[in-house]
Amino acid sequence: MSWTDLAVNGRILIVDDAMENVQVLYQALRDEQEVLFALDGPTAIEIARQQLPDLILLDAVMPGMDGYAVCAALRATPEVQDIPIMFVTALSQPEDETRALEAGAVDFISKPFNVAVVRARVRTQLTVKRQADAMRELTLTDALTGVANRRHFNDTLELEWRRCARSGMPLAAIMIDIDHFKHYNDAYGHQAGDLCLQKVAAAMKQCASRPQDLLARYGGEEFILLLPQEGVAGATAVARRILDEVDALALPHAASPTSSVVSVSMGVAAIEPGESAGADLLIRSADEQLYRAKQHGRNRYCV
Ligand code: GH3
Ligand code: MG
Ligand code: MG
Ligand code: MG
Repeated sequence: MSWTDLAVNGRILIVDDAMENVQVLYQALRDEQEVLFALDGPTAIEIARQQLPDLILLDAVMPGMDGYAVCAALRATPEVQDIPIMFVTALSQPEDETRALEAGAVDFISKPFNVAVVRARVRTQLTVKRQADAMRELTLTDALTGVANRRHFNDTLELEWRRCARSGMPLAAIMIDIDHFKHYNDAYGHQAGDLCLQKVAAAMKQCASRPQDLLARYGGEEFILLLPQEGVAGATAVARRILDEVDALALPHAASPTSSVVSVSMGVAAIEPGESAGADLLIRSADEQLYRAKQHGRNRYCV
């Protein structure tokens, strides 16, 4: 048995204006894949955005919006632009295939097709997609704590800044720094320090559970929490929860001049994104408040 015989399970969206064509592909794939379908381009784009399939099998000739137009529209839509598209079509000329590949398709299958070949090509694309997803995840994640890394944070900050500017909603951030962490390392060792970072990160992550909230490791023992569409009051409530959750971990810190358990200091800031300032103002404000929290005795937040 070779690797191509292994089932690679994924979610497939079949797009074809003829129901009988959808059925043939459905029969070919249903035992290995979760299969969705759409009978026209606009519906296909809507389903793709909502269901985020791993692969789209796309007919070329359809009334209204044809496959090439669907392909172009998907490629221009951020949340779905990385979903691989495979044309499955009665068209068979080299220029049809070239046009599809140039539009961003990863493969092109002419009808009539061989079912085993379609299945194999689908598996190949799903494997490639899975590898690409894993690679992407690695580039966005902090290896020690599993939360977002600074690169991911910066990208998201710019995105949310623009989104909040468009919608007139505020954007909040909490800068978080573990208190006397150098003493912690000195007292308990670097490995225990690593473990502490993991536990504190996990506890903080629980405090901001909306899908748009993003906790990132900003540097060493410093974290930042981005709270889109949240004002000062909401962000302050989250900071209070973080203070409680970290305290509830009850990680002994006998070397700390502040508290007998591991604690954090936080700076809370919220802003309404606009023309006059950039996203760095939000970070600078949160950083200033963090500095104040440290000055005022640690194990607290300042707003
Ligand atoms: P403060 O309360 O003022 O924040 O004091 P602090 O000791 O926490 O601050 P300082 O910036 O002096 O020290 C941060 C320490 O965090 C020093 C560094 O060794 C430690 N640290 C940074 N990254 C890691 C890491 O990945 N693992 C471990 N174990 N320690 C780390
Ligand atoms: Mg058709
Ligand atoms: Mg610190
Ligand atoms: Mg620090």
